Amino acid sequence: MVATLLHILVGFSKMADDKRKERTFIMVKPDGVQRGLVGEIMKRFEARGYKLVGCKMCQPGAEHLKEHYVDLKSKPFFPGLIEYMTSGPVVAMAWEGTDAVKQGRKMLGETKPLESQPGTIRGDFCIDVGRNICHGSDGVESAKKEIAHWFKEGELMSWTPCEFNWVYE
Ligand code: IDP
Ligand code: MG
Repeated sequence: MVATLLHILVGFSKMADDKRKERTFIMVKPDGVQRGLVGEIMKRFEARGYKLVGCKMCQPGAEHLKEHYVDLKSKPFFPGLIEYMTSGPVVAMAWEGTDAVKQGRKMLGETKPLESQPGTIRGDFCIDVGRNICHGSDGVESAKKEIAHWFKEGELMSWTPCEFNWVYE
């Protein structure tokens, strides 16, 4: 009986632990970098309690960006999107924590900045959809794919922030 209870408790704690390991891919796009908003965007994820597990500044070529946005390849704005995304360096990041994917999207705001609530990143810092300063994965599976597309295995860190037990109960 006690053993069974213990087993259930351990099971619950593992589930909570796994949830806290959800990862999302967040990127500051070339306009966000040019406009000096890298720190502002990172600050919001840090302050929320999410953990930075990968971060690099880079300027990949069109092929890499075409693959990243492959789902949009038939859209009329696709060529312009690739031109925009290759126009300068970006900051690619992986953030970890409970519900990181959905919360990350909420923190970014709507695709169209004019439809984004004030208080969101896009609602606070941009206007046009083609200059919406940041990217965030739209699902747990796409996050996994995107993180694998942007980071090599050794570029992702596994670490425990000292604040961990003050963020999670
Ligand atoms: P998301 O970035 O909010 O996930 P998606 O629909 O996946 O939005 O589109 C990817 C990116 O393509 C957008 O963030 C934006 O930069 C660009 N984009 C989307 N729709 C348009 C458009 O109608 N005109 C120009 N660019 C667009
Ligand atoms: Mg998207």
